[in-house]
Amino acid sequence: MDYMPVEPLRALQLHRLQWTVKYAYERVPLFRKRCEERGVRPEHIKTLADIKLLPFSKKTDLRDEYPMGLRGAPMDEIVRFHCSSGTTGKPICIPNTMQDIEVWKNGAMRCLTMYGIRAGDVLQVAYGYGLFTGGLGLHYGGEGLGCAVLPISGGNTERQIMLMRDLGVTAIACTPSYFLQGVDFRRDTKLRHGIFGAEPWTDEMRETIERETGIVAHDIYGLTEISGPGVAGACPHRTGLHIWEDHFYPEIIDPDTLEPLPDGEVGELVFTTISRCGTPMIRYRTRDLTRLRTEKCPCGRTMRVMDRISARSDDMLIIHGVNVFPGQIEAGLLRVPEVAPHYQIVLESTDTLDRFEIKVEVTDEAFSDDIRHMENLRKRVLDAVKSIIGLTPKISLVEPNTLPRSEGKIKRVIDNRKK
Ligand code: DLL
Repeated sequence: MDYMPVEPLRALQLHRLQWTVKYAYERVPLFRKRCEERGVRPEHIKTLADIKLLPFSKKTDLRDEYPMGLRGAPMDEIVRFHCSSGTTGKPICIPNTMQDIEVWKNGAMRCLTMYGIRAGDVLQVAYGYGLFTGGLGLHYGGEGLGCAVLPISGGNTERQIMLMRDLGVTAIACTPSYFLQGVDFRRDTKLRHGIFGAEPWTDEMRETIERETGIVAHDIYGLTEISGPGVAGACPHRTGLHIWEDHFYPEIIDPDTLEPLPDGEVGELVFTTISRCGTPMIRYRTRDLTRLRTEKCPCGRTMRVMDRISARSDDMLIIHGVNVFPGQIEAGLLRVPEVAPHYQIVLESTDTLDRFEIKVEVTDEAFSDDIRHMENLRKRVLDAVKSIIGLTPKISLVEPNTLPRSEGKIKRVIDNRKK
């Protein structure tokens, strides 16, 4: 499917969109009610552009309709639930049918194939197993390709490394922050591939990982609401991430006006699932910020490419009146070679201007008792960050291995400001 010519691909998408809209209209009361309010009926969807007639859906819908108000398929077709906790309140719950699991597995397999992973590879799945989709998503994808899968889940880093060596692991799937726990995963191992996602990470982070460990760092994207890891992935040309748009139809919208944006413009990523039944999601607002590219990818895949997700709209910080994304800070920090890829952004209210501090670890080689050396390094780090965000944070250089590590998605921002 990856190389399907564009014309039949668009015809397939339209066919599947029409099917999905009818399916959801007949089965999901909230969707039907919103369509009725707008005077839209399934037969009004005559072209792909007509998708703009349909109502959006959001995470709060899943929360308000908890546990299963957006379910499409009858209960005897549901084979698995996945949930995502979010930061506040009730989790969201996504019922999946067997077909949904197949669609998801297909996306994960296509990503792994694109990364050059094959039968014969040994895949260590260090994403969490359970309600989170990371573990089972890569597990099914790896097994589907005939890889030998090691379902180790997160945690117990010593055991991870022992088994990696002893079983000849060639590929690991985990969050980039877990991979960077500070332990040398690569030493005496056959590891060649990292399959990284589930949290925003920058090109600078990818370069740091590849330089420090000698593996190839692949980007995999996905979200519980739409299926799991394997909605999109980066090909070796690194033009961005190919979206498996025969199953997940993408749009970019202006998050303020909600109007669709043309290809090439940055906005909020919106997905419509066009072959899922358990929870058909229509025009789901992901909060992820990116753009769809117009150039053809040299790999020959026709599936549209989006820029890597380096920010979510809800991650945006307003500091001293300026909009700042954590990824911008990461990009600045990692331009300084003596800086290790471990940092924390701390914000506190004070009587005057809010305190804005960046704590960052220095590499073993660069850490020193020589105050002049450290002060000089601190100034270079500050200049690198300041040149991107235009603000002057307090930079605190800290000793290697002192900032908190994570086994899953890392929390880099500590915002203690009074709201
Ligand atoms: O994180 C699914 C996943 C598991 C993806 C393993 C990749 C690997 P959720 O917990 O529902 O699902 O979180 C989805 O994580 O909307 C993005 O904000 C972020 N995210 C996922 N992959 C990437 C990525 C899983 N490659 C949310 N780059 C999404 C940047 C990512 N952000």
